[in-house]
Amino acid sequence: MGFLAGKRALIIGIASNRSIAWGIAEAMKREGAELAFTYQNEKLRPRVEKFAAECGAQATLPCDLGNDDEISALFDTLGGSWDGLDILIHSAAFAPRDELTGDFVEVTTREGSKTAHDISSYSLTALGKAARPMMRGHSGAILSLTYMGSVRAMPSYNVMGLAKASLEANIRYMAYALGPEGIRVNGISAGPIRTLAAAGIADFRKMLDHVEQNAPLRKNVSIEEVGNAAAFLCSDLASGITGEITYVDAGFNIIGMSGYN
Ligand code: NAD
Ligand code: 0WE
Repeated sequence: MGFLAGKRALIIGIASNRSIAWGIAEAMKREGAELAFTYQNEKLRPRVEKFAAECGAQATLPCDLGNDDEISALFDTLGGSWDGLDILIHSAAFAPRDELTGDFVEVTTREGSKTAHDISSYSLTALGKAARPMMRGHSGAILSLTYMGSVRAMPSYNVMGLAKASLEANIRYMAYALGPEGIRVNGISAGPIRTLAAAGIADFRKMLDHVEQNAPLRKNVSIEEVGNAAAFLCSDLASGITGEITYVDAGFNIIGMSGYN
C-alpha cells in the first residue's frame, strides 16, 4: 500500500506533461492518493482533462488564481464530491514576460509587481482561506513551489524573485496560523527545469548547463524528483515538518564556490 493511501489531493498548476505539478500528480497517484486537478482557463481545459483521465482523477475544475469567485466556487464544487481535503498543491506563478529579462531596476513596474505578487504569493493565502474548512481535522498538508531567486540575486528572474521571497514568508505565516488545526504548510525550492514557465526565458539552456557542471550532484533535477519530495512532504511521514523550504536542486544552493574542473 502506498504512503498516501486514503488521501485526497487537489493539484493546481498542470499545463503540460512537463509541469512540475504533473510530476507531483504522478508520484501522489503512485502512492495511492485520489486526485483532483484545476485548469487556469478554457484553453488549458482539454489538456488537463486528458491528464485527469490518464490518472483517474475525480474532478477537473476551473480556477484562475487571480479571481476570488473562482477560488470559492472551486471549493464549493469540490465539497460536493469530497467530504474533506488532505493535500493542496499550489504550483503556479506569473509575472509579465517583459519583466523577466533585462536590468531589474529598469524593467520592473508597479503594475508588474502587483501582478507577480498577487498570482505568485497572495493566491496561496487565498487558497488557504478557502480550503481551511475542508482541511480541518484531516492532518492537512499544503505545498507550494518556489525558486532560489527568492534569496539570491541573479539575472532576469527580477520581480519573480521578490514574489518568491513573499511566497516563502507566506508559507511560514500560513504554517503558524494553520498549525494549531494540524495543517502543515511547506515549500519545495526546485532547481531549474524546462517547463512551459521556462519556455522562451533567455539563456535558460546556459542555466541548466551551469547547474549540471557545478551542483554537487552534477545534474539537473527532474519533475519526478520534485514529485517524490512533494509526496513525502504531504504524507504523514513528514508529520513533524511545517513552515519549511526544502531544496530539491541537486545541492546547487549550498555551494560557496564552484570546483576547478
Ligand atoms: P508550468 O508552466 O508547467 O506551470 C505553471 C502553471 O501556472 C501553469 O499550469 C499555469 O496555468 C499556472 N498559472 C499561471 N497563472 C495562473 C493563474 N492566474 N491562475 C491559475 N494558474 C495559473 O511551469 P512549472 O515550471 O511547472 O511551474 C510551476 C511552479 O514551479 C511555479 O510556481 C514556478 O515558479 C515553480 N518553479 C519552477 C521552476 C522551473 O525551473 N521550471 C523552478 C523552481 C520553481
Ligand atoms: O518561477 C519560474 C518562472 C515563472 C514564470 C514564468 C513565466 C513565463 C511566461 C512567471 N511568469 C511568467 N510569465 C510569462 O509570461 N521559474 C523558477 C523558472 C525560471 O524562470 C526564469 C528563471 C527560471 C529558473 C526567468 C529568468 C531567469 C531564471
